[in-house]
Amino acid sequence: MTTPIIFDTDPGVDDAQAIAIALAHPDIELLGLTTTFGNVEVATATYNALLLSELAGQSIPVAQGAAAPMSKPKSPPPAHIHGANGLGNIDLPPVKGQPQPVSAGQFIVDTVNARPGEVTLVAVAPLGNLAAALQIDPSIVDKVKRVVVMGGSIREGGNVTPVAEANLFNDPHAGARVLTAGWPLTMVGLDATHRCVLDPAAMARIAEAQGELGKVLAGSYEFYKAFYQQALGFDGCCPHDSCALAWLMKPELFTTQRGHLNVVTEGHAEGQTIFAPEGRPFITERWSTTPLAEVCLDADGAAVVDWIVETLS
Ligand SMILES: [Ca+2]
Repeated sequence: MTTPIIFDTDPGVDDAQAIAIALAHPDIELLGLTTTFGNVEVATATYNALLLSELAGQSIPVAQGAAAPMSKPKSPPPAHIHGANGLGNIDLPPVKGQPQPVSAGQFIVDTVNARPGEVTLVAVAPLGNLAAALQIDPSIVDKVKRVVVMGGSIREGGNVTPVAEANLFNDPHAGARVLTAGWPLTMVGLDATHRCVLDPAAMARIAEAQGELGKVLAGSYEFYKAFYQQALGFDGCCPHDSCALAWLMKPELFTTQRGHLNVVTEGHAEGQTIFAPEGRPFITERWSTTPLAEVCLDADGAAVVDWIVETLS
């Protein structure tokens, strides 16, 4: 049985790896790519989304969305991590395709309403597009099959602040709406993604098997890896965004717990995700009033990376 998804993305080196998986996996039906600011400006994200699917020889609808956060000022894109072009500053060809004539939020609403109960939203970027879709049509809460978010961190600490993961930090107000909307939701955050390291041998196998797309994956990986080497001192990178798809297709590789999520929207801890496990009493109930969600607290990193390499080679 195939799994129809919309992939919400800000490509981005690790986004590109995940898009390759969504394009390649025989059991994933990629209904569309929706783009947002984040790792890059939104126009660059849209170009990269079109390019990656064209390099794979596929024509996938791309709908452009959020150019900035809902409320806070936008930070400049992290060009030192993903490159100014989002793909490690390697030379890229022009694209043939055009984005859809509707916004990302409208595309999500239309697609979910066309196939109620079937579509999974996989979001691996700041969450403005999903927040916009909720604003346009709140009834999609009951019509999506599931929402899988790569973002947040419970016990692992943050990656852009001591407590915040980048996607939630970049738009905490949108994140708060999406993580507490009450739809079936799984959060795949740094607690899981930091267990996974895509090493150079794994990338070599992927590059060899992926043709023209493989050249872009391998070239952008070299740039991204240099950042990991400098910042964290290991030879490889965390394939954050691919982990959301790994959870969707291979949930048995992850340890999850149900509970209530809250997102801090202001102040020093902005973008922090707070998790109150189901049934656990705290001094007041204030952290346990949001709808239940599922949160990944650990992953079998080696098995996840094996799955990524198998899917792409
Ligand atoms: Ca991303």
